Amino acid sequence: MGINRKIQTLDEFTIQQMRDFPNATGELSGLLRDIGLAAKRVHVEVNKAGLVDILGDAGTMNVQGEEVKKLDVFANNQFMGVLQHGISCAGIGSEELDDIVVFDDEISAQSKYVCLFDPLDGSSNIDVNVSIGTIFSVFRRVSELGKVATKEDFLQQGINQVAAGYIIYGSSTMLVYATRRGVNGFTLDQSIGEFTLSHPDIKCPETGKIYSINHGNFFQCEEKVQKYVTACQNKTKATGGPYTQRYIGSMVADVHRNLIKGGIFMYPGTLEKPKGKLRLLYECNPFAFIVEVAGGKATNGKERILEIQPTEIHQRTPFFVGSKLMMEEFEKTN
Ligand code: P6P
Repeated sequence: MGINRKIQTLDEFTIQQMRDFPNATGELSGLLRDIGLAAKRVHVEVNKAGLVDILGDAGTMNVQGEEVKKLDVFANNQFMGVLQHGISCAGIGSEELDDIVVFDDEISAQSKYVCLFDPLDGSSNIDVNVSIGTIFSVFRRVSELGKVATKEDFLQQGINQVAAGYIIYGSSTMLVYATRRGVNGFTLDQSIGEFTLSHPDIKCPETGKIYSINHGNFFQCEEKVQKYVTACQNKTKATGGPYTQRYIGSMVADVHRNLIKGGIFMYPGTLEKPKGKLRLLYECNPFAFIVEVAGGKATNGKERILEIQPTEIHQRTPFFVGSKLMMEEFEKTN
């Protein structure tokens, strides 16, 4: 007899979560639904990138001074569009936008959330068909509802995030998001065009055997990092190893793998980039929130990522994230 397992879609799941909070307005469910819609549109384009002239650079440079690929632009417009025309978001910050964009229509001004995005992280991998992703972070506004959102709504400590998540466009397309209640993963079922619950209540294994770092930067890293990486390389069966080094240069793919299997991901500060490469607001904060809710840890090498007080939208930070015991072993390295 077949297994009569009710498949729960993302919309059904978020509505169920809302029902558990009688005074919930449904705005967060609506916002996640909007993000899911934009993710499906980006999925379609990412999956045909090799077939149509959407590869290659859009010929412009983003605020980071990096060449912008056409898919970056498309993804940014999709997420900004659904949120601007939705009823749950008062404004966004994005890797692709120099500054925040506040939505000044009457409905959006009443919305109680703002979002920050990396619309297509790892886009340098688009042309070689490596998994890429979207990362998002959701805050409740601190500014007065009814008026347009302000910069302070976006420059909050990561501990204030209401939700955070990512979409990974890989062998399958998955949407993973966390609220304080837990981390849940949804896989896009193309037969019905819906994200369906496939990874309920994700927990980050307390330890693991995977360490992720760009070894090309090894001699540019501080001694603590070099010592920890060397210790990882020297692990044996007797000391909890041997470890495997896995790093594909696409943060969403690397951190997703380590979240599921256990491991540590590191993008330290280097001589060339003392603040590291990754951005606090729309790369490190969301993943720090997700991994902490799942039982792991995330720091900048000295302090908890979620307690850093941001000062600017595109600021960078060294980033260490992963299994609790591996992070504690790194913290104890000196
Ligand atoms: P590197 C991709 O460009 C990205 O922002 C992250 O997705 C990834 O983890 C990192 O940069 C890779 O950087 O310097 O190792 O190539």
